Amino acid sequence: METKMREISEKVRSNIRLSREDGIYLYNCDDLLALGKLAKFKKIQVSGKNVFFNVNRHINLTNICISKCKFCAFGLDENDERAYLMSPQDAFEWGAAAVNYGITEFHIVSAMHPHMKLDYYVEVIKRLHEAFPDIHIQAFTAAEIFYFAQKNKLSIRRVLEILREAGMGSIPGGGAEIFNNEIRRLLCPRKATTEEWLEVHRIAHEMGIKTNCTMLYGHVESIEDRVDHMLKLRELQDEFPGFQAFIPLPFLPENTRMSNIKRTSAIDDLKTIAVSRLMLDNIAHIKAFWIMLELPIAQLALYFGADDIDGTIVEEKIMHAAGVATEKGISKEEMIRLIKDSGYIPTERDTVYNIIGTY
Ligand code: V47
Repeated sequence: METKMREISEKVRSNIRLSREDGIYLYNCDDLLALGKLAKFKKIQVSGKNVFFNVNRHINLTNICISKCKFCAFGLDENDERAYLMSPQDAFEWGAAAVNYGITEFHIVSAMHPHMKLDYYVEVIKRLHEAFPDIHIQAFTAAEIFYFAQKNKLSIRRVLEILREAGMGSIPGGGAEIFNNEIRRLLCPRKATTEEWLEVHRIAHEMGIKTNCTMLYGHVESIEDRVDHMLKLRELQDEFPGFQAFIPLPFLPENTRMSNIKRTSAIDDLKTIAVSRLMLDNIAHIKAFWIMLELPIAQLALYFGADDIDGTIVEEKIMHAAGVATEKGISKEEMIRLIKDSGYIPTERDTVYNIIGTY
């Protein structure tokens, strides 16, 4: 083992925080197995032999979006023949249809719709919450919440208060992309900036609302950008804790305006999981989002620091628009088998990581 790797390993084993330089070194080192072993050590320290999953339904209210992010294959103009917008009744029926599968979460993500007012989103949440008060509603990315605030001339805090009153329980991690405003200007100029995204999560955490965080990688960003992204999350979490899980999202190029870029390699995906586990020492869970990583890599990620494999999702749309080859959902039994086969304890959780059962 190289001296630097040994040094970093010592730091991790003595609970000493890793530096930016350490993060960059780990990304560039080619001792993949040493990196994995270290990240797995940290994972076991934080969550033992448990690997978490939940049973949820994704509800994507609309694909009509003014944001036009270059990496997105999902958003469309309103006059596109493939465009759709669910009415609150449609959304209710879509959610209700999954209740018999034993779901514990509705995961609702929409888009930056040109016309819909906050009342519409409130109505969607209210109806689901009133009918199914025990099912947690995780809804709207910080980018959407920032947009709702602008469009409705309300403060971020007020938007969060209104959504929480309606039944929103927590916020998913999307819209973070990469925290480099120059790249954001190129890829998603109409979306919340780095500071605006972080501000939404800061306010949510202050209000006691749990959130997740993501990073979109494998497009035009550098290794330094990735490590800096993690450091910004770590800094916010130190000051205003509230992030539950970090989910690295590899860029899927198909059907996007950046389809010339090649999909990340398995090595890059595993390194990103491992480096995030080691750098984000104050975020408990690292999620291998199997829908994007595909099941074999998600399974391997459990040896590289991941302790969560997301949900048995009944139909996912955003990643499938970008050409992902995985099934749109897998059964709970399959999820359990996959985790067991990796030598871990399948642990069903609710959205805020209360344990529902182990198998
Ligand atoms: O913000 C869009 C990403 C995100 C592509 O919080 C793409 O538990 C790759 O954030 N290739 C939305 N990624 C999804 C998301 C998420 C997913 C699962 C769990 C959680 C959670 C959050 O998807 C967007 C964007 O970063 N995205 N297009 C693409 N072509």
